[in-house]
Amino acid sequence: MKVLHTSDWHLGQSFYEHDRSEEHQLFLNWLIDVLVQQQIDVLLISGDIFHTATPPASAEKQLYTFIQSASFKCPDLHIVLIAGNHDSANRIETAKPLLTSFNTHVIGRFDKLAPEQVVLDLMVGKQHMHVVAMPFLRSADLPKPEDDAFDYQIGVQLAYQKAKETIKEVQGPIILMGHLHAKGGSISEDSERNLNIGGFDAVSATVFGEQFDYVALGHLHKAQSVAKQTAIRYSGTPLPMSFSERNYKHQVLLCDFNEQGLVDVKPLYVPRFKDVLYIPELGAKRLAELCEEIASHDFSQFDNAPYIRLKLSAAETSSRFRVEVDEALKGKNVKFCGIERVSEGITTCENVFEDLGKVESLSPNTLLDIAYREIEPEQDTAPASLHDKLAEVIASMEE
Ligand SMILES: [Mn+2]
Repeated sequence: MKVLHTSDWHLGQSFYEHDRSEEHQLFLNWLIDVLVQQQIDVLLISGDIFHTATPPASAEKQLYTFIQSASFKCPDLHIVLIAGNHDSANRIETAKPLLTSFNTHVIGRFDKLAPEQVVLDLMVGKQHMHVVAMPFLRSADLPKPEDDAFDYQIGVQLAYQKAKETIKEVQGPIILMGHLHAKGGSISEDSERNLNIGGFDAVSATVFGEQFDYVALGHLHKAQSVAKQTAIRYSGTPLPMSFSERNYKHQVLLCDFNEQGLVDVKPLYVPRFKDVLYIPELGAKRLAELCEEIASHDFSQFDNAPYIRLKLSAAETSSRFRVEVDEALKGKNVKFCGIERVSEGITTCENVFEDLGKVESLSPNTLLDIAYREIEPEQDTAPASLHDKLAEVIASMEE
């Protein structure tokens, strides 16, 4: 049984104000080819289908057209789609009654009083496959334990447990879906339990329990396995979401199952439909050299106008830089994404995260300074009060 795992399409998103619908369409066309060529049985989309809770009508049309043509070309394909934190749980479910006739299962919300609603028993040929299609969980959606020891992680664990308990007879592999932030590495339950990242709680991989063959996650934008487990994966987003991802290979995951469970997982790399370029690629330039480099660049090699972002030396004092840059860009086949002022020799968020080895070598205080410079480019270091707060947080975590 072949399963394709993807997530975080963010249909309707624009990139530095440039409409991305064309790129999204090229991705969806590519995906349909993959579904056909690889003879995929089940497509899992792990949330953040849309970029906002009220996506443009064109983005909704894009999704429904995709579902229609995917099921036309692959008549036996099942599609399972869960809501992420960017999606509206209600809105995404509006087409649910209609989509069931296309073998497409949409789950917008987890109802703690009806946990069986997120559990699907799919027939792949003569084989069963159980899918626990758990959407993004808001605190109010979570079941509460008998005692008072409640937090987000315990609620999420209970939700998966209750959903799995509704599978009366296990007749094939069990796949869990989720849209959440799962922490990797070895887990120290007590100190990490209440860690809050990106606005809601990060949870440990223990929330999934022990009974599963694969966990198809969405929310983190880079593909990765969780807690060093091959069977718990983020597929990541199919399109670059920032300039820091320009050299990163976006992917979908191809998972192979037999009756016993997972046999193999491998990435299929998504082509880059639109290039993402920094000018200059390394460091920064003064205005005159920067304009020269733009002028000498041959953008006609690209089928699609690339996104470009310029790096101007912070030492440049000319106030005419915007006018001159506009002049240099005139007639060029590019999507302009702004100018970054770069202090040479100083580490920025953009260049530090290029290399995770480099991040690990820096102290939390240095990272705070780097992050602060993103907000206050005039300041080299964050104020002492922030450093004191950080020390407090680290101390309490160590406790
Ligand atoms: Mn998300």
